[in-house]
Amino acid sequence: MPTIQLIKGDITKQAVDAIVNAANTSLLGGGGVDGAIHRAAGPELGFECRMLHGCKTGDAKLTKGYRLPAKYIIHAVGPVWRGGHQGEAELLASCYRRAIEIASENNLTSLAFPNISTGIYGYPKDKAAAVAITTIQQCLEQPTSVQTIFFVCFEVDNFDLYEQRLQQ
Ligand code: AR6
Repeated sequence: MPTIQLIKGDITKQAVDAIVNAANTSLLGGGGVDGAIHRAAGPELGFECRMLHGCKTGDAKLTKGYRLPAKYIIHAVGPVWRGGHQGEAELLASCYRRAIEIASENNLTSLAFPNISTGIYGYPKDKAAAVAITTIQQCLEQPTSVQTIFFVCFEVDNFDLYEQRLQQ
């Protein structure tokens, strides 16, 4: 049975098969966790990302992890929160599903997610936690190579929200 684990910390430090990035449609880097991942992985990551020609919102693309302890990075593009009636929940769920699909296609077993869209993109943290946990639980009911999911929360409020929901 695949397991879900909760971590309070920095996703760039996680030694897993792949960490997921909360990227933007350009895939050329930015602030938040995206900036931290690009800094930690080194400039080679930027070179590979430039070859990918961007990524649609709700989708994801794989690169190598370069100087990270993680072997790969799955760059997922979450939605900007615009009040909740612009398909945000479906787009956010799609990021988590696509990341699991890409991990399975590459036979990866351990995957770490940040709290996609809950920083600069403004998605309410409680709503995002509900989408993330429900979607991941649904994905893990299907056949997949992924055996361990880590939710890596950088902020204590996100950590507390996940802890409450995962205990239910
Ligand atoms: N490890 C884990 N989580 C982190 C880290 C870290 N090192 N640093 C920040 N977070 P954000 P978004 C958390 O803003 O809302 C970028 O400019 C952070 O506390 O990084 O999806 C991209 O290029 C928050 O909970 O991503 C896009 O333009 C979560 O990561 C845009 O931001 C996501 O916050 C994407 O916005």
